[in-house]
Amino acid sequence: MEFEFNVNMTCEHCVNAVKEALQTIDNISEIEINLEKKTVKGIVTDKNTSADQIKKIIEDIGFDVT
Ligand SMILES: [Cu+2]
Repeated sequence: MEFEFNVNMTCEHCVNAVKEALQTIDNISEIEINLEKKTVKGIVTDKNTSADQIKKIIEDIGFDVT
């Protein structure tokens, strides 16, 4: 499953925080974070992981995810 969200990141610290949070997810790859466009993309091959779960992981560290 491919996911793409808009996340209100403002600096490299935000990018790293989001990246670290995403890396805790099993079977995630191709994480691509663009600070200028405020986009977060990736691929999760684990069928039990939903886009909503990924969204929540990012929200839980304090970001708005749309
Ligand atoms: Cu920041």
